[in-house]
Amino acid sequence: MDRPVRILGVPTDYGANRRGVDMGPSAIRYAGLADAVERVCGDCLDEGDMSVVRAESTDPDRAPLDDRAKFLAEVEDVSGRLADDVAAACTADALPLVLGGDHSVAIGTMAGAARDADIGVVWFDAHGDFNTPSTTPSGNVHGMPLAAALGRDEFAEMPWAQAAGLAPERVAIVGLRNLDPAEREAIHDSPVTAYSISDIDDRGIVAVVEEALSAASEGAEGLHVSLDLDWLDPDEAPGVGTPERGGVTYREAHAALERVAAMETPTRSLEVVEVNPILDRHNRTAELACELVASALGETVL
Ligand SMILES: [Mn+2]
Repeated sequence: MDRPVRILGVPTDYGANRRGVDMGPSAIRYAGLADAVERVCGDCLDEGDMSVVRAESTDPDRAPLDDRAKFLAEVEDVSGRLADDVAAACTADALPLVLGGDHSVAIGTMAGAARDADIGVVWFDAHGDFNTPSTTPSGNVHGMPLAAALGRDEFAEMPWAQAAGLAPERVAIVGLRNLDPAEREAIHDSPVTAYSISDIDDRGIVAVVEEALSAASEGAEGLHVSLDLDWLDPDEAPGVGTPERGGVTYREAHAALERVAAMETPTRSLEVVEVNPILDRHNRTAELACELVASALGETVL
């Protein structure tokens, strides 16, 4: 990694259905993030956590859209400020490393990363995160960030939620294993590239990730790389809000992120999300997040 890294913590759980993920940035730092980053990149600046109002002090029922997209006004506020911070890091030729928080933080990361460049997106996740207020079964915005960035359905009227110029052809989702029915249909009907965990079973992690990276990089100046820790099997990553059996293994995850680091198209922004220390075992999931960040930044065994 030849650019400085700027760590931006976003202690939010507005997009999630369970509390605890707002403590993710603390848990990841405690697990040794700065050391992990400095092993690969000499220049690492931790900008601290942005201020986020506690969910308990807000009223979930105040806007008409809220049952279809809970805490949307709070998500908009967090996303706008995060987008500014991410864009500022990119302008300074640094790599913003965003610590969630739930996956709704990706709305702000992508909006910021796309402000002055054409980006592609690689999404490592058990879930599609492709719901909209029209299709969501839960109303939780952490199931919607990709749809938001692409301006689907209601998000077409919300410029703040969109990643400017992001074409669905440059979005690749890797390792899906649980989709809501309408979300699955939307992914089928969209030009996004999507690989399920079965594709990884059939073809191996390296072949799938290389294909995903090449789809996302086509015509892109940089990549946004989003890692939801629920992508991994819960045996490896128990501390996540929505664990799903049968995820990728420890080695598969490292192999995938090593491929990201080896890409010619640079990583423009990186985020690790959904670490929930309340549900974790001895901070194992946060430690894993640190290791995987190091791989994504170019750490190799030999
Ligand atoms: Mn996710």
